[in-house]
Amino acid sequence: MISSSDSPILCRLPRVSIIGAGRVGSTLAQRVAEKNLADVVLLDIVEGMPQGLALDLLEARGIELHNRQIVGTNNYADTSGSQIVVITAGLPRKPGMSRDDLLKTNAKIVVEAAKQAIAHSPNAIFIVVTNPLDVMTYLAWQATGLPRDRIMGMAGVLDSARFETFIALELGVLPADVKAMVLGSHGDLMVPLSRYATVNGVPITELLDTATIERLVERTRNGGAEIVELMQTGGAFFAPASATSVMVESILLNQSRLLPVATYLQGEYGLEDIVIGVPCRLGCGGIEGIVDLHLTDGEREALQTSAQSVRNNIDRAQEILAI
Ligand code: TXD
Repeated sequence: MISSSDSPILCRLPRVSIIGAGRVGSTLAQRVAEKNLADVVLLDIVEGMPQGLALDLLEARGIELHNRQIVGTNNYADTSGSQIVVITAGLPRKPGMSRDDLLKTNAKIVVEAAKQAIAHSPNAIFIVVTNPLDVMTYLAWQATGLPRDRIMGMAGVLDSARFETFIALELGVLPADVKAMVLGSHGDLMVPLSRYATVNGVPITELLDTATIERLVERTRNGGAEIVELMQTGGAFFAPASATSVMVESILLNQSRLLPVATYLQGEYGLEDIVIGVPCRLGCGGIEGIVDLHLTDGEREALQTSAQSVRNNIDRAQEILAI
């Protein structure tokens, strides 16, 4: 028999709340719990579904050897006091759809989710995952009124991982040895920085010819659609969940990793009042610094084109929300 103390010590473990318990959300819950990073609250609009997923994940704890709490709920009160809130709620793409086609439906869902979540976790750091990513992050930033260091979007880590994967496959090297950065919006206008990509420090421009690099860049730009076309029933979720968990980890463990993150720019890269992916240092305070890289004229122009398309969609979303 284990006796309990009269004055229990209050152990407050970090809590990560995930709004939207679909494929990305539930896989992220699994990654966060199995990496032992935090207790997890999974919230969805569908009744019973997050509760069932949470129970399923709890039943794996003994096998996976972790002891994190996982709660499924339809009630924002259960997300109270979260250190991190991740928003994955919304619809995914169907074959033939662009990320921007999701604008109308997801704008309303994300704004509502962000408002509800901030009301219960005023000190949380927010990570938006829902597409179209840069626009949804901007809307969530507006809806919460958070300072820009505490709200960001996940896309660049995923796009970079895709680019790294294609480089590793082409060269037949270990994926972990390949490092690359993809900036810009999460869409066809993303900006993969080929000249910064290396295999253990060796620039890929020394290892691959220009035409091959261009082919890998194109495949990266089309990385999400390639999976949607193959699956026909929704989009990628394993790599997106891994990419988000890396951001959660860098924040909770104060790792200060330099990652491409969608953030609100105030003059960096010559861009104002826009959310777009650039290299950020992620630590316990959220975005602890933005690196303003020196870009070539071509890269800067590509980033500006990317930002312009986000701007157009922010304007469209704001018209929709005003209706
Ligand atoms: O790089 C990236 N940022 C992305 C983004 C990579 C992959 C997926 N990306 C986007 O994330 C995708 O285009 C979607 O917009 C979201 C979620 O994708 P997922 O594949 O997880 O979609 P699902 O499986 O359909 O899950 C969405 C869940 C589903 O369970 C709904 O019931 C729920 O969202 N949902 C809501 N939850 C709470 N509140 C509201 N209002 C709500 N509406 C839907």
